[in-house]
Amino acid sequence: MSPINKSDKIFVAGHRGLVGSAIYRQLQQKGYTNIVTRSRSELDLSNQANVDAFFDEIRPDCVILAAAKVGGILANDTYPADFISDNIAIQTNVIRAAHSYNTKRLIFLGSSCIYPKLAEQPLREDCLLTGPLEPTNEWYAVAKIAGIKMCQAYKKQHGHDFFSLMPTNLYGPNDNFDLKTSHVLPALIRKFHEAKSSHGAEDAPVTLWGSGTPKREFLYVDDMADATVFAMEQPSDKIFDVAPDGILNIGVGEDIAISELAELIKSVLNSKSEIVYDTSKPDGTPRKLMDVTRINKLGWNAKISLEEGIQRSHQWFCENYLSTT
Ligand code: GFB
Repeated sequence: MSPINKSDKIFVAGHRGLVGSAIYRQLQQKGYTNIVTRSRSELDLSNQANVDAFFDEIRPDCVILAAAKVGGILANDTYPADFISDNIAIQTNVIRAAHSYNTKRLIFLGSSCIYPKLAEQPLREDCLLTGPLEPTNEWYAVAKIAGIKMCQAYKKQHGHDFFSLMPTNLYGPNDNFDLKTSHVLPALIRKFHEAKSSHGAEDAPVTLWGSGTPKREFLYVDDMADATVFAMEQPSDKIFDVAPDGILNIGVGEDIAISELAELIKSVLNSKSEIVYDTSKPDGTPRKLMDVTRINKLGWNAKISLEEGIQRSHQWFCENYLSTT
């Protein structure tokens, strides 16, 4: 039986972001009636006093911590101070308040970049802290590792039902399409879209960063939201039997080279652009494929194919992003 009732108060922290908004939609679809959200202007999660006052007033039964400062390889490499300090502040405030105000379950969302750069593939949850991190995103990774460790510590010291989900690279509606700060998949959708000629001339070339050889795994964000609500509904003993350290990887179990991803996006968008590489930009970690044995064992699998996800994301980009810029 699910430990969370349909009328329980569920606080989705970060409900306007890529993952938080998908989780919010999924909770609504599944009939949860008491979803609590706050925009950044209503509640600054990096301010401890504000977070405490909010928890004192609302006293959520369950918290899904999807609020974070996120970005692609260049944003991580350019703003290390923001990535480490904003994320540590947000997650520390929320996890401590969840402890102080007796939240019965907290789910912390991390990232696949927490694992060592050269760890054995696919990445198992127990390779955490077994080697050095990828330098372009170590600041963000260290913050996320601190969040995982805080959940483990509150579980160990206080018996709290706090655990962490590690999504692989996510994409979908509400993604960031800003070419300087985005991840690769939304960046390539935008680049191929904008390179298309509208008047019969040749499509312009599209420039990719790095060598195109790194491999990444991509999960459509609605699948991530489905996995999050699925995990939220599992009894605690089932979660901790499968994941004694309270970490569950969420992914599709397959990866693809960046050069192949570019070819796929090019074909979905029916583009004729030539692809060129700017090798002055970083490649980042060579490979980041998640081992998804644990979450599969609990009974969850990803459903949306990469091709379908790219189509949906491109449609969202055309209908929402282009109309607002
Ligand atoms: O998605 P991405 O920015 O992040 O880049 P990471 C993935 C790969 O795509 C890298 C290449 O090898 C990039 O060099 N790439 C090619 C591009 N063209 C582009 C482009 O136009 N834009 C971008 N952004 N990349 C991030 C971490 O790592 O992934 C975060 O920095 C987090 O901490 C996140 O873990 C999920 O997969 O390398």
